[in-house]
Amino acid sequence: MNQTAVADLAPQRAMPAPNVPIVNIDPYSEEVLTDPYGYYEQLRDAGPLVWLKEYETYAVARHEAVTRVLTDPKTYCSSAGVGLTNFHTEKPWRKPSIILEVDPPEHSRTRKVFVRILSPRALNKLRERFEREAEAMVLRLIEKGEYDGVTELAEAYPLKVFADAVGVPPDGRQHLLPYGDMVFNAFGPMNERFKQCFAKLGPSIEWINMACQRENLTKDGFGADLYAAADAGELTHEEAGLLVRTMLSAGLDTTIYTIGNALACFARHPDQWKIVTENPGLARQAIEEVLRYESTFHSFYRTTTQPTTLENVALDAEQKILVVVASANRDPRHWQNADSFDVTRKATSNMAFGTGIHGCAGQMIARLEGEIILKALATHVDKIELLGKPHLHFNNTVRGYSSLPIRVTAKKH
Ligand code: OVM
Repeated sequence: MNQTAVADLAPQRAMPAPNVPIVNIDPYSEEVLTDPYGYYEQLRDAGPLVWLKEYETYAVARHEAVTRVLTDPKTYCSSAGVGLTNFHTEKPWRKPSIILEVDPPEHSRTRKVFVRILSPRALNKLRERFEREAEAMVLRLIEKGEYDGVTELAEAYPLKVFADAVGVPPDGRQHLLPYGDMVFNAFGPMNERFKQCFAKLGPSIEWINMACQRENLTKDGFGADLYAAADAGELTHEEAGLLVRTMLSAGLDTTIYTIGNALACFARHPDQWKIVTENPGLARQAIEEVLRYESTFHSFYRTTTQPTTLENVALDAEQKILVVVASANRDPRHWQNADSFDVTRKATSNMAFGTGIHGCAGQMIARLEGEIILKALATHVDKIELLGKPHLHFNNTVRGYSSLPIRVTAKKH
């Protein structure tokens, strides 16, 4: 073998374009994940497009550049994976998602079915049940007074109402949590956090695979709807199972951490809580501000399909770009008083659900759960206080708490 051939076999090191600012921040370190907002500011201020030295990848952290990347799926694709792993060169930890990790035209077919099943019309039928559960749960917790806001409310509510809505068995639902943790860690680097999570995963994968099968789903849930779409010829039956897997992957950790983040935000901002308690109708707008201020989903990737120019930087094909949606949501170029938590703000252009053709397909049910829980709390609870230090849960893609010791005090009627 001659010298050139050996050089060709050597692993290629990705190189930044010559005119791109280089940033030496590890966005997955505990330091950054503990309080990311100063780091996001550094990323935004370094330039509209930067190079992350640690991971040899580009990153966008301003609202405008994030929008640009997410609204051009032809150039910035999802089929190479939306994590740091490039599916063209590295093996994904599980069979790729047929809605998240694909491009049009494949994406369009699965997305269409998924969106119809989660349509406002379908969700309207769930509202009453969701409200009844929220009311009962909140009243029980007021009775209790002091509790863990994560396990007893933020986890308990979606594990009941969302998992019921999909139609999975009641026994074993705790498996959804380590599984979801893995799904979201896997969008980041294969760091210790990823490895430890993977090592603990065994029985949870089995449970999820079981729960995605038609015979284990109720006859009236989203899962049954997906299999009905397969009967109608819109999907194969295997695809229906994979889309149930998508619901179980994407639908729990996200809403769970959002409810926890809402509790933490309001415990820390009693003036904002007062505004919502005086007008529980603000719950929907308030959950939007929670999503802007403490975005549950902090970041993911796109991959260039061809050489292109972004923010005056020439990019090669096959380049990963970290899209920091949580930073876009704090960008002072887009938001007034970006760092203040203000429930009177209209936060609807936030990027917490992404945007474009891959914008969160479950965002309406996520908002519904958040709104209903906040409204039940705002109707009955006067004060939310932290009793101790909340514990953050570290994950490569989502942000939230593993425990939130709180006390709630009932309103005097
Ligand atoms: C999926 C999936 C998993 C996690 C998140 C997500 C944000 C989708 O399995 O399709 O969307």
